[in-house]
Amino acid sequence: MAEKIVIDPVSRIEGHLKIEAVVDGGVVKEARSSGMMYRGLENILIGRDPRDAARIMQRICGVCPTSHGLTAAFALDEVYGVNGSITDNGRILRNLIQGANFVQSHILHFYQLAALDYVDVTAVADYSGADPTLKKVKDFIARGHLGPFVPRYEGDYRLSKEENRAAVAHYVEALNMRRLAHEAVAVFGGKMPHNMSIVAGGVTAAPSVDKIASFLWKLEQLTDFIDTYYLPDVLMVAGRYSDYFGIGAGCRQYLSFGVFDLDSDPDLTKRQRFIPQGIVKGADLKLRRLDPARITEEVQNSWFKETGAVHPYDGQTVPDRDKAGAYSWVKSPRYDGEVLEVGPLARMLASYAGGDKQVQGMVNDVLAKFSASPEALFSVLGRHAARAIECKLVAEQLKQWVLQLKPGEPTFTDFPLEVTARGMGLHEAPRGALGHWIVVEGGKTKNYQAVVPTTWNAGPADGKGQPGPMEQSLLGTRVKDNRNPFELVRIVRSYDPCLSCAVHVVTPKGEDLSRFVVG
Ligand code: NFE
Ligand code: MG
Repeated sequence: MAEKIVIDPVSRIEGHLKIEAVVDGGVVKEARSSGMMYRGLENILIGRDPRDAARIMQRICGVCPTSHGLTAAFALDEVYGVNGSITDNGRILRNLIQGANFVQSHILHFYQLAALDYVDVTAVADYSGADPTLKKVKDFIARGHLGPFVPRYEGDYRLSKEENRAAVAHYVEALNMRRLAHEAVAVFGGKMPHNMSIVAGGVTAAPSVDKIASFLWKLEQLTDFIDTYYLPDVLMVAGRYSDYFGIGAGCRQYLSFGVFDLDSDPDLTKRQRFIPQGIVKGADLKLRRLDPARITEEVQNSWFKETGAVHPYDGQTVPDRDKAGAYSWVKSPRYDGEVLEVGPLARMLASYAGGDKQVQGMVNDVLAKFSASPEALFSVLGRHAARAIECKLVAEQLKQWVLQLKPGEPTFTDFPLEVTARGMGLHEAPRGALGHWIVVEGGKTKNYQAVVPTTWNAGPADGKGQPGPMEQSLLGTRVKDNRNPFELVRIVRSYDPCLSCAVHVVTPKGEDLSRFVVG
């Protein structure tokens, strides 16, 4: 008999996500992903100085503010006509700020958000050794405060006691590493979160030998952690849970806007980027060119006033909480009407398909270790492996880029403010493709739309009835126990969803959307 499983909220992610799955005969037959939190910022920008976008849009999220600040800056570069004249220092500083945030975010995702789906923290409860970290965690558990570690999914923990304990120690060390990565962002960003130095035209931070040395030293420690703990831990989990190479595939079509500029071509679709732009469809592993004009958002099943499928320049953000049939505050982005997954897996597939020998080597090594074909990448473990590979790749690259800074040379290109123009920022946040589109008239913002990674991944079904990527990943999944649906949360968390980012709208007048009685 069919039964509906409701997971609300999904914990250990950012923001408020509800998952509903209809399970029949032990298999998911229907799946719905709902963003349940209403917030955000697009409308706040209307009428303001466009430069405010690089500050205000960072407030969409405290996890990936660098991405929103930078993506706004890319859109503003075009608005102010400086998109072809970002200095080398400006370009490299932007890459360093963004790259250090990628490293922080990926470590956060694996250890703090996803690992406890696979690692049993209670293996520390009877620890009698001398490791001070494990003793602290043991005392914490003894107080009955499992808060950060719940929910736990009894019945499918597969690591040995020693492996579990080691992974818990690494979980704690990962907190230190994240602080270090935040500090690396702050070296050139000024502070973290919500850094101040990313602006239209470049970056305000001036590189100095001291700052270069400080950044490099932090990255040395981070790459050491990635090599010694992060990559081995991901491989260990993959070894014990290798069936998850066959679970959670989803739409098998991938989008990358590209990230880490290697030149300042004014056209973002022609700019050389360390991780390239493009679309990969399924296992043919061909990189197809992107035409941003084909991007649309629709709101058929979202609590917004109906617009049809519109390009972000024409997008609107008008809430309609009573809309019949709608089930999410997240919109449904589409490319040429098609559903695309975004994120580290999409990026590593773009690099692989684009002929990046280093990425091909790292991905092939992982596949060879598990005697797996590239199809296995389209999975829960494929997403975790891609994120870890990317973390290593980016952290190593940052150590090279920081040495290319030229102290004393300009970081910023000035521009006139009284413009009427449009601007598009195409970029990658840690969780995937991020686009900002701005329309400016007479030096003031007329419209602003952000299409965010988790909007692509966790969006609802569209007008053609095509479910979003995360919904497609859940469909067909075998659930062993409807009371304990760990398979479903493992799938959801492999996307690293952030609903704070995905739902980033607010009513301009701040009126009540609904009232709740708590009794
Ligand atoms: Ni709130 Fe964000 C990232 C952006 S994601 S974390 O990465 O943009 O949906
Ligand atoms: Mg939006």
